[in-house]
Amino acid sequence: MTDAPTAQADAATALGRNDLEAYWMPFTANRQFKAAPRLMVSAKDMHYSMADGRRVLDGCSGLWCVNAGHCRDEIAEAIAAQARRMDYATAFQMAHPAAFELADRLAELAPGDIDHAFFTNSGSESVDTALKIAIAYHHRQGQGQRQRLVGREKGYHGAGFGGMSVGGIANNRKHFGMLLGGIDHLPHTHSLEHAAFSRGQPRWGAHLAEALESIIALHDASTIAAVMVEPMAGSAGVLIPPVGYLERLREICDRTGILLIFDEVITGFGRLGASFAAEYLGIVPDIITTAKGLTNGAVPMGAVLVRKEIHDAFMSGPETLPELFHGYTYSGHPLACAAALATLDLYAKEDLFARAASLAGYFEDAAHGLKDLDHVVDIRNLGLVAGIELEAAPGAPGARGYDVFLRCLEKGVLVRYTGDIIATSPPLIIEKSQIDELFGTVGEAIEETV
Ligand code: PXG
Repeated sequence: MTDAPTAQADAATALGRNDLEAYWMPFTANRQFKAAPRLMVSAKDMHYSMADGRRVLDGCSGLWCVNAGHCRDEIAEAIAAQARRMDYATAFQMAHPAAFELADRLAELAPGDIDHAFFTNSGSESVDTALKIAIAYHHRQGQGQRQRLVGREKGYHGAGFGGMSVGGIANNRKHFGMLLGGIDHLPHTHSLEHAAFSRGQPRWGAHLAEALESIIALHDASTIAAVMVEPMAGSAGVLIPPVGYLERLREICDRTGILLIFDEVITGFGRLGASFAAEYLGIVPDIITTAKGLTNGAVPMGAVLVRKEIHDAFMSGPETLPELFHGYTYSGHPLACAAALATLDLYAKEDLFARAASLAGYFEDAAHGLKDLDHVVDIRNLGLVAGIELEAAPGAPGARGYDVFLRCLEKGVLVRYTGDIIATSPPLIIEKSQIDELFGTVGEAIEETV
């Protein structure tokens, strides 16, 4: 275990300051962290370097975003060149060439007739943008009464009020007062009873999509704008879509005119071994939200990808007025566009989505190799994502997850934990030997935890 006062002193020295107080850290137990800080100071390819000089294998692509590995020269150089050429350009009534090029590239990459991109700066903004587009689309179509939204229990759609309201993680909602009204939640698809240790998509659970029929029966489809789901839920602890489940949501949405939004902030850009989960699963939603892997995490950026029909519905009315009264100061920021274009080039040049697909079987075997360890109650996986669920320690939910996370870090591997679920989602450049190291270390940490 880390010796807390020593860690504090080391961190303070590395930072050249006496205390760590002023920085209010996001989604972090601030007091616990500051008593024993974990500081990363540099990164290259599959590794971080810690302030104490230790190298740590990145088992979670930063936070599900660094899909091509860290500090890739091509991306760093593209950002630096753009910063010198033109640092900022407003996207309101003005533009710069790279934003158009990037939108074209995303339209090519997206499945079906999804062929327009609206730029944001994060997953949360992509989610709010997608929800606004969905409601405004129906309004444009003369169906202004379609305002209700449907999310799912355990869904994570970012930290804005829209995403928080559609999202279904209790801790992310309960302290924040009034959320958006008019939102229903589908049941989540997690079941230890019926689907534990499924390899890939569970065979159990497609029927849970029928809950959408009940919501429609309650409110009538004519009042519902959109259903938003993560095709594979990451934050809640890796929930894999049951075979046939998303297909059923698509069918119901087709029949009722409700828009289907896939939140692909995590699954976009190769995570499952294809450009998007939509491509991987062969289901074309109406809107896809993205961020993270779009720029390999190097510059904050998101994009909302929409079907032609939805975009075109806005292109009527006075030509002198914005068709969508929405946007951000940094929408299509030049540095972000430069990073995204270089990132997409790298994904293509190194064929990283196919590489992820080709490693998925090996990754699955390695993850499921931990099946017989004490405390392990489920292992689930898809593409280069695996979740290992541990039984909660009596009276201390989350303690085992945190302990395994810390032990892994001390042994030189960074994983993510949510409650008692360990999540791994390494850069797509990972080598087989590093997959062995990743799960070998997680296994050792689980064996050592009490
Ligand atoms: N949608 C999904 C599906 C996400 O996973 C967001 C939206 C929000 O993105 P921004 O860029 O606004 O953070 C996310 C973010 C975790 C974890 O523990 C995952 C995310 C964020 C924080 C923690 O897995 N994903």
